[in-house]
Amino acid sequence: MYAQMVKSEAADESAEAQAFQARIDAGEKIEPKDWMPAGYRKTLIRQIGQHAHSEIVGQLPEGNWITRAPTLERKAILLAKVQDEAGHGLYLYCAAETLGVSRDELTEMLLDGRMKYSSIFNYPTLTWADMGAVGWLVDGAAIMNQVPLQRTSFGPYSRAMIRVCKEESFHQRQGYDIMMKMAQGTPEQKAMAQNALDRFWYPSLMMFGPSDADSVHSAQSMAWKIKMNTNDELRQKFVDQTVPQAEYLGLTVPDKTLKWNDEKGGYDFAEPDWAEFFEVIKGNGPCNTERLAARNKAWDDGKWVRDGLLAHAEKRNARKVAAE
Ligand code: BYC
Repeated sequence: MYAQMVKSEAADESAEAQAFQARIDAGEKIEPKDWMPAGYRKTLIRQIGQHAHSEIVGQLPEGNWITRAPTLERKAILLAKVQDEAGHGLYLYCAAETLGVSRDELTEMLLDGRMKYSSIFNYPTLTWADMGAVGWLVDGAAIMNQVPLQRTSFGPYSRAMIRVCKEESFHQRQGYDIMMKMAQGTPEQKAMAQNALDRFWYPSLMMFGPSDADSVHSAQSMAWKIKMNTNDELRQKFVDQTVPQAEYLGLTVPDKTLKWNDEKGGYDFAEPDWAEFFEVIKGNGPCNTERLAARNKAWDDGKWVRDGLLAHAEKRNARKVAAE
């Protein structure tokens, strides 16, 4: 069992819970000071917290390439993108804080492995073409997931998603632009682009979460409009959108079974290796140890700043009390 909450936790038949559900069904936004079922709060903290952690950990595979970007322009663009991810993490931590959990608590849960972050960031970025694949596929998958979340029922989360989505579409375009350059470049560059697509295709499909049959949270989260679509629905939309983009690049999606299905109006495609996915989210992916070590080091290195700010706040407070 890889999930942190069992379905029964959500079962709350009280009059308050029924009135709450009626508000959700009527499309009202829930705000931080409104009454909410404990399970709704817990699910949001889990999802928004994991989302925030993903943005922060997600800086690592790209940050790794800032010094090696091929031109000054590419360097400036990548730097701006990575900074955007830090901003996304901050909006999301703020949204989670309105639910009564502090950013420090969330960070500690990430660092000691109690909270997850997206599986995708446990794969290495080996070549410059990977920056293209990450922007195109990873940010592309993120947008597919996050556009519907602009309509999610919790006000602070939905408002954070509006700005995040605007920035993500810039990220996706910069990734596709790198892929275009590589795919139209020398045979070696085109091969590099194909290799990046080969390695990032299935991990990108995994970003949407396990298949609906194995998704423990989807039913309740969709009833609460914390999630607007199932994992499989979004994965299908992503494949349908991305395959023509790969064709335009002259690259081949690494799936021999991929075939347009007229009846369903979408592609039939091979599922990712779910055993690999569950290993990665258990902590056994190619880069889990490295990613968590980097975040732990950043937390330890920042201790003097946190201590200094705390001491300053305490001094100011003591002065204020003495003056009263
Ligand atoms: N990775 O019942 P399910 C970005 C876990 S950042 C790891 O379907 P749920 C970017 C799931 O947490 C993008 N774990 O869960 C940043 C649960 O375990 P727990 C991040 C995963 O929550 C920088 C268990 O599997 N986006 O794009 O209903 C640079 C069962 O799954 C994953 C978000 O976070 C995964 N991929 O649905 C570039 C979006 N999938 O928690 C780009 C917000 C599932 O019970 N989150 N698990 O222990 C969501 O929409 C949903 O949480 C998910 C999963 C669709 C991801």
